[in-house]
Amino acid sequence: MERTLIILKPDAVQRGLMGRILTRFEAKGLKMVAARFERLGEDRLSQHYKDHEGKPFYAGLVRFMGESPVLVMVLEGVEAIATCRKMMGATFGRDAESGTIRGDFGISRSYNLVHGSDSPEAAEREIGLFFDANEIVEWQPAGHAWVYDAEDLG
Ligand code: IDP
Ligand code: MG
Repeated sequence: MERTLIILKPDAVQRGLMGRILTRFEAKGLKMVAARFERLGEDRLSQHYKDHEGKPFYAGLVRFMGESPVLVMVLEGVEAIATCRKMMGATFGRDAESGTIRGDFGISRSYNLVHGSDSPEAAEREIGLFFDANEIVEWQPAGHAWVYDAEDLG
């Protein structure tokens, strides 16, 4: 099982798309193990996006991400990191394939609705940045036995 940090960004919140995006992750079989609705401050955002510091879009990105509350969550599943990235689609909405979240709901470059960790190292760092270990909730969804078979679970 892997965990990934997902953020429904300010544009998703302001456009009333949280439910529709979350429905896709739920329907896929990803399990939510932590969530918080909050407005992110500059400190946390600069840590979260530290790899992008110095890039031309950095200042605008940090401003945008702090402009409105966001839904930050941890999703769990087999290969959750790559699975969520696939569901999100390419970075820019207008390049992203139809059928992906960004491809179906967005046309902008920076306003691309959703963040997802891009590697196991990033996931570990990002989850630790937003959640304490005691905020991660261990639970068994009732339908779990019909989401994965024994082979999926190794
Ligand atoms: P990702 O979100 O697909 O991992 P990254 O390259 O990590 O994409 O960029 C982080 C975020 O910065 C993007 O999701 C997007 O909101 C914004 N961004 C990236 N490149 C650009 C750009 O060239 N112009 C405007 N915004 C950008
Ligand atoms: Mg990224």
